[in-house]
Amino acid sequence: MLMTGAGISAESGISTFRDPNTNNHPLWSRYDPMELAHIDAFHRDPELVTRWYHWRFGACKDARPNPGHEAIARLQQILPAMTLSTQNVDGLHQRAGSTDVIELHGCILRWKCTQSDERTSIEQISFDSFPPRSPAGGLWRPDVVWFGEMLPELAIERTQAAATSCDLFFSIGTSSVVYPAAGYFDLARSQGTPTIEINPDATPASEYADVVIRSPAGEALPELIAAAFPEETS
Ligand code: BJW
Repeated sequence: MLMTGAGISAESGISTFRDPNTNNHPLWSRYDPMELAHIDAFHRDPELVTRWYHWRFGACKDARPNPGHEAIARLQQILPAMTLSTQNVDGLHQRAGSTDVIELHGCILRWKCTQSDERTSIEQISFDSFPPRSPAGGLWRPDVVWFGEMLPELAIERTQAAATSCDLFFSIGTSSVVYPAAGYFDLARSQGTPTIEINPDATPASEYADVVIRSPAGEALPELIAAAFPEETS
């Protein structure tokens, strides 16, 4: 199985959460993404948080999948039973052609009403004011999982099942510090499953991974897949 994080989209120009100097938009450079991605921040300042997510949606919309996303989509065609679980909310795996993507932390393209829980595409929302108001008398917020919120039950169940039963676990472009996502690497290891980390920088998972590839995912993944499946990728 594959577990991806913000690093897989870094080469598409989308800021990661914990790399310094990546949130370099003049409006947002003074905010810590980790503080904005919290349910308390939304309750405290819904205008600020919805403006930030609206801006991030724009960045995701303008971005294009990179060779890392594309290599994963190709791998899914070669190995259809492989599970892809992502912490990303940007939809780039799907735009690269991946199917059945487990979105552990939701999706920024979909927003939900705080009053009725109704979900809608962001394209249907009028952002005349922030926070945007919903017809049910609530607020529209992104349908993502913030700190202090539960992850979708089905996404947890499916990821947990895959981590328990997979033959090989890839950790790609994640700092491996946010739980429960970070725990699936340990779960796979506890079953004796080999693990591979792809990340230019060290993480808490690095010292336990069987193989560490210190390269950007957009370089490492196409090479790895071409080497493993020369006939399917030539
Ligand atoms: C490259 C690269 C390139 C760069 N190629 N790589 C157990 C222990 C301790 C704490 C907890 C625990 N269980 C739960 C917690 C609390 C908390 C938590 O984990 N806290 C820790 C930070 C301490 N977890 C939660 O609150 C979760 N909910 C929960 O557990 O509910 C249960 C519960 C709730 C309430 C009461 C009781 C029980 C929810 C977590 C939600 C996380 N949400 C966010 C925002 C999503 C929306 C959005 O996108 O805005 O998810 S936060 C943010 O972090 C986002 C990411 O998905 C997530 C992970 O970040 P990621 O993807 O790893 O990115 P970075 O930036 O950290 O790392 C990028 C990496 O890429 C780096 O390593 C680079 O080197 C690398 N890289 N370029 C490859 N080219």
